[in-house]
Amino acid sequence: MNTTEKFDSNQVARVRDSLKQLLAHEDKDFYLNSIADSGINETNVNKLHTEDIDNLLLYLDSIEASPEYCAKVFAAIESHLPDYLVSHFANSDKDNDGVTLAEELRLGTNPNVPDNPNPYRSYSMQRSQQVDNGIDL
Ligand SMILES: [Ca+2]
Repeated sequence: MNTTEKFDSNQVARVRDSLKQLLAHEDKDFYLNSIADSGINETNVNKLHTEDIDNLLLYLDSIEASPEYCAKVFAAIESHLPDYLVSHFANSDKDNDGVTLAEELRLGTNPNVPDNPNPYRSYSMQRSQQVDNGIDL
């Protein structure tokens, strides 16, 4: 019965708003088509599961996608995803450094490279230096 994960709906709304500002509507098809090799395309983007998001994250890692590229891919598919999937990718931590994908994109750090030893040590400094990276999830 429990097929969805618990999530913070305020966070999901914030992530959606931020993603919508990242990408012009006319660019969405380009970014959606760019991940066709991951198995996600316009015919199935409305029916994705957490495994598909995990596979997409692995795919983005395999092509060494930049944080900006990852954010734009999610901006392209955001409107097709139910809330729990937005929460799933926003809270994912592929590099296991304790910093979620949403936080990494906000900080401008690479979500595929662990920020060791203490990712929070210079949080405020990093943040002030990254004010113009255009990503504010
Ligand atoms: Ca991380």
